[in-house]
Amino acid sequence: MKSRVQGMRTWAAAAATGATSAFWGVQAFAEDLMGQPTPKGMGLQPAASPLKHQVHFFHDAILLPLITAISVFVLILLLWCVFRYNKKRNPIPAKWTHNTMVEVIWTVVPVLILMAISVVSFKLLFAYHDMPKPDLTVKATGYQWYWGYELPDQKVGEFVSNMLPEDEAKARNVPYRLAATEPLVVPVNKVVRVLVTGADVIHAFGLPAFGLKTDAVPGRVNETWFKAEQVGTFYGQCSELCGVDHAFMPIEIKVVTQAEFDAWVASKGGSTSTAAPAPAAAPAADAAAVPAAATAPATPAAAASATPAPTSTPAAPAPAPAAK
Ligand SMILES: [Cu+2]
Repeated sequence: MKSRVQGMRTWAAAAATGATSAFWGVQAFAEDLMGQPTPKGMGLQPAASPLKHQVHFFHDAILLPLITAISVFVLILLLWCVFRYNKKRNPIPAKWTHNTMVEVIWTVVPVLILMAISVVSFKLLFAYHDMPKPDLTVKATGYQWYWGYELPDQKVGEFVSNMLPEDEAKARNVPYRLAATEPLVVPVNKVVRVLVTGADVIHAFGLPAFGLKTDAVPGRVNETWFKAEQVGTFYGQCSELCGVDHAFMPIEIKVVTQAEFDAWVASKGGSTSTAAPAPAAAPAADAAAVPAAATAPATPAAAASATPAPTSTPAAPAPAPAAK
């Protein structure tokens, strides 16, 4: 099933890429960057999760060919009318105004097309809804203007993920305005459930390579999921206009091996041995988590009120208008 979808996706993507690059006259054969935008890239970002593969199939194999065929068909009809029925070629126009058969056709055919699209569309919607059994739960909270991540099962208290300042991003050779000070770290090939909420206004948790886009609404917890298919760094952004620094609250997800993930959790004062919360181990884990949990609320507050976020972000927006 997957290979068939991927196979169809490949030819559809190749056809679409060829058509679009021929149309725009640009060279679009360079390999797209994984997990981030490609300069002069034309299509969707490469897929790194099952949902995104289905999104590609829907867009490349269903919607794009349909849109193209309909546009070409309408263009041909227009040209036919212009050339065949102009005043010179058709001096005595017909007097009839209605044709029942034509009207039935142009009503029924679009309905059938929309129904065909809806079948594939609903399948995709259900795939987003039918999350496999999750291996890991992450809570992502949108703040004005940064993200907070928490791994409740691993007892990793909320930590703040700000945008990496421009000089640091350049020094590290990572994309400015996409890279974060503290990425979210998840293991590869594991189903990650993301609980998304907002602390102040509506934000949205969006990451193209995983096909994610879920609103972060205050007072409500939305759920989405992904399964990263390869290790690497993947970038996304807040995708709901949330205020003046909306463009400066990137999402960075680092996909690592299970061993590296365990080490990261340990470095955060958490524990991955969720299967065996032995009575002896539990208090220790709780004790370890308490400082993290206690400092976590303080960190966002500090970031919001005092310095880290405001100092880094207002410095950043200043050049933004000039850049745009
Ligand atoms: Cu936002």
